[in-house]
Amino acid sequence: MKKIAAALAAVLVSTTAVTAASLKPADITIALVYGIKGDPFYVTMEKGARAKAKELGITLVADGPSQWNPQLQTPLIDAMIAKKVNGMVAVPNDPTAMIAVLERASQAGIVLATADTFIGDGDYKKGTVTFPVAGVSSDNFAGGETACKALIDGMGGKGSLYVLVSTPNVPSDTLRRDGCKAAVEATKGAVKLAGVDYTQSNATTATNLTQAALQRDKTIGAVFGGNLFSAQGAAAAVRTANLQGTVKIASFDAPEEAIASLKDGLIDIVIAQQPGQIGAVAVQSVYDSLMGKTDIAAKVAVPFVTITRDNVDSPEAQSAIYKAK
Ligand code: T6T
Repeated sequence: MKKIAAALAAVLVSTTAVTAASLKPADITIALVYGIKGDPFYVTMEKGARAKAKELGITLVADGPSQWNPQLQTPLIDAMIAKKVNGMVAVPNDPTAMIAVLERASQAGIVLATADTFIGDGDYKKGTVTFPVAGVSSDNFAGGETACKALIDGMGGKGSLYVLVSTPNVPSDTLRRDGCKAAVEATKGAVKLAGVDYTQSNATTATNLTQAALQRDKTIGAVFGGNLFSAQGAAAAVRTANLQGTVKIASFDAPEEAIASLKDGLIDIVIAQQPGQIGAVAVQSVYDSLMGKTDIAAKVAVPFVTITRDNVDSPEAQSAIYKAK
């Protein structure tokens, strides 16, 4: 039995090697299944992925759900499996609920990488899920910590800080929240956490939650908007309450609107991720694996750019602003 299994394994290995070696760029299609349609973060990610696909001479197809919702995202991945794409870059809308469909993709022979956020514990070498070849994202913990340190400085090191992120379980969100909490804890009680709420990437929800928080706690001196829609909604609430400049705001994400609000003094710090680069690196990882490379980095952190009123006009900051279309 063991001999038969070994012989079968040898055949399988050699078949894979032949497939990898015989694939030409023009035969390769990689799917990008991003987080939410129309979100400038993913618009920019798709641009980076498309530019990389063009450079490699492969085809890229892209789609994503209209809301951040694993139930809406699952059939889109199934549709890519049915299209028989060779590889896939996915932004899983949930670290657990998206495992089954991504495993279906992997079992169908599709080479997979995750971008922005991840499935399982994100350790694709030795963790709970190991079938993706790579996970490419920002250092979300460091970004949350940097944003909240700046807010704490802006508050003169005292008062309370309110936190909004999109979900309570998606790693990109929880890591930002935890990075921010670490900055608050480092003040040893001088700054208090005024609460953490979840917006499900909905700006109206973020506005309503921020309005309620500002009404119940008059000591709030700053709001950490932990993703694009959370920050957008928080900024609208602070403006309506006439607290511009009094309540500091950090925006994790850099759409045009956040940059305009930074210049106006409504927002004080912007953490710009580099979604174009995240998409490009993820496509390259999938391509390399399809071409038979085995030394692919299983985890890649793409640096973020910190934008304030002091450096907003610098070329680095300007090129980090997300594209709306
Ligand atoms: O902040 C990004 C992304 O990193 C996060 O995972 C979900 O929200 C955004 O797309 C911004 O809306």
